[in-house]
Amino acid sequence: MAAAQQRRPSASPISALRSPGSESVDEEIEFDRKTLGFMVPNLFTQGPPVRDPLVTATSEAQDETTDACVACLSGKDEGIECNEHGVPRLDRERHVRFLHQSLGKLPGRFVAADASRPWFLYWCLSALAMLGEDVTSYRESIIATACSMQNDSGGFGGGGRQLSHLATTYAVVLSLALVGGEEAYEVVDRKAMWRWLCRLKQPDGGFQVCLGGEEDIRGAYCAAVILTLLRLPLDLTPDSPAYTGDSSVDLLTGVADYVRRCQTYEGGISGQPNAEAHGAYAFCALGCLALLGHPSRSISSYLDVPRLLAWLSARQYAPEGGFSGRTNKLVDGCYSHWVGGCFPLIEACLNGSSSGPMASGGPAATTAGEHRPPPADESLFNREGLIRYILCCCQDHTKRGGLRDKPGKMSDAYHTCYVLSGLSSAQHQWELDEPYGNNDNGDEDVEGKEEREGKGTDGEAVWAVLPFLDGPQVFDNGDRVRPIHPVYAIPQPCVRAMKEYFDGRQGF
Ligand code: FPP
Ligand code: K
Ligand code: ZN
Repeated sequence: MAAAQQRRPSASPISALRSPGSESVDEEIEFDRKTLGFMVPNLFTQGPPVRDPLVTATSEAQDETTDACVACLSGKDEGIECNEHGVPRLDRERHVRFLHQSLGKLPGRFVAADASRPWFLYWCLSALAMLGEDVTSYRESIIATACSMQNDSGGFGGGGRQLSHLATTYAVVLSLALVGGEEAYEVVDRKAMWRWLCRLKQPDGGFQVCLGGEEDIRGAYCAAVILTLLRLPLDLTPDSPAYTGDSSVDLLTGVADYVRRCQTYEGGISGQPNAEAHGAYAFCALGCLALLGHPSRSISSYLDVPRLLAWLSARQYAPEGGFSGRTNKLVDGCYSHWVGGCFPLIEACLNGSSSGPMASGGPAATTAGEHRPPPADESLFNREGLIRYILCCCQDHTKRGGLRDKPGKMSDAYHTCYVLSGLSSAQHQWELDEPYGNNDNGDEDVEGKEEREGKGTDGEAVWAVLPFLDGPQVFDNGDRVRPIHPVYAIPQPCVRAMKEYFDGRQGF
């Protein structure tokens, strides 16, 4: 790093460190309690107790972010009303208006040639659903838009006459599931979709994101979501690059092993083998594995869970409370989903692992087995911190509404969706029942064998959700958002309805 290296000046409030529990701090809290009627725990108002004295562009950006967040977290912002925990309400009405307006700004049938248009639809619809809004009024326009984006050769592009891409296809399929109904489901040409997926499938197990495009873990996650939601067959067509003529090799062969190769020396997950670990890819990895088998086995068989968990935990910062996407980077509200959304999946893995491969020694468990973490009956991340970051730092309280990356940034549909999704993860607790027909006794040697509960399904894993009620609740009850499925990131009834619709299909 070429940035000027000098002794750190104690200029910013955060670098002017006070030791927790010192007299001046106690006095200040007493003052807050009397004048404001609440106190915010030191954890969210003071700088970290240990600091590296080296000043770099990175450390300066970190200090600026910490200061901006502490200003919001202290609950002393003028004009913003806080509850007895120093936390503002979720500005539901403004966020809902922001989302409806964002969708309304699009021309009548949303057919403009913007390559991220399908994403935009998904972010707005999903965020509205989490805020408790009925999105079925968008059904007609979503159907028309989706039709204009579908290619005869399978999949959906970002707009009319654009190349099909797994990310835009994922977003369109989820949008159709969100608005629901037979007419929406029937938009998808499933046979063409299956053929297209076969052409994207690579011999090493992964998927290209578009024909001739890059192969990465987004592709694996999006393909697994599309295959399972649409109940597509797994057989490979002869023109698939992965076709061998051996009928036991199919669309999901080698996917879990591809995911395993993306775990890095840091413990996190990179987009492709041998690249930098990033939170967005950790979610893709866990989501993908959770669809290949029961998470208590599929995740712990292919990933070193203790090292992943250590990396995920290091993404949560104090005093900010939010998550960063990678080592030495800043907190950002969207990682409330990409990183925060990993915890329900890890918890499902750990809670079901007493007789699973972690105990019996899966490929990644040789060292992991000796340091097996306890069952996750306590939170694996600081829920209060994340909720404080979201409600104090990520809301645009102006007329504009919407949620954002961090203080000083503009709200947008992407951050509104993923910040709310993280809020939902922090406010709920997920439990996973054993899949239907499971008779795994845990003694089986799973090395080299993929965890598959049945052809192309997630084993009908039954996710049950409850409001999370342990520990201090710093938000008002009315500010609990609706849960979304921990893997598909849309409400659970939307997942069920789409799968059920395609279940009864003979062929296409
Ligand atoms: C870095 O951005 C971001 C990445 C390397 C990955 C981004 C990928 C996703 C958000 C989603 C992928 C998932 C699917 C399902 C398509 P940055 O350098 O601007 O941010 P940073 O400083 O926080 O790392
Ligand atoms: K970012
Ligand atoms: Zn972001």
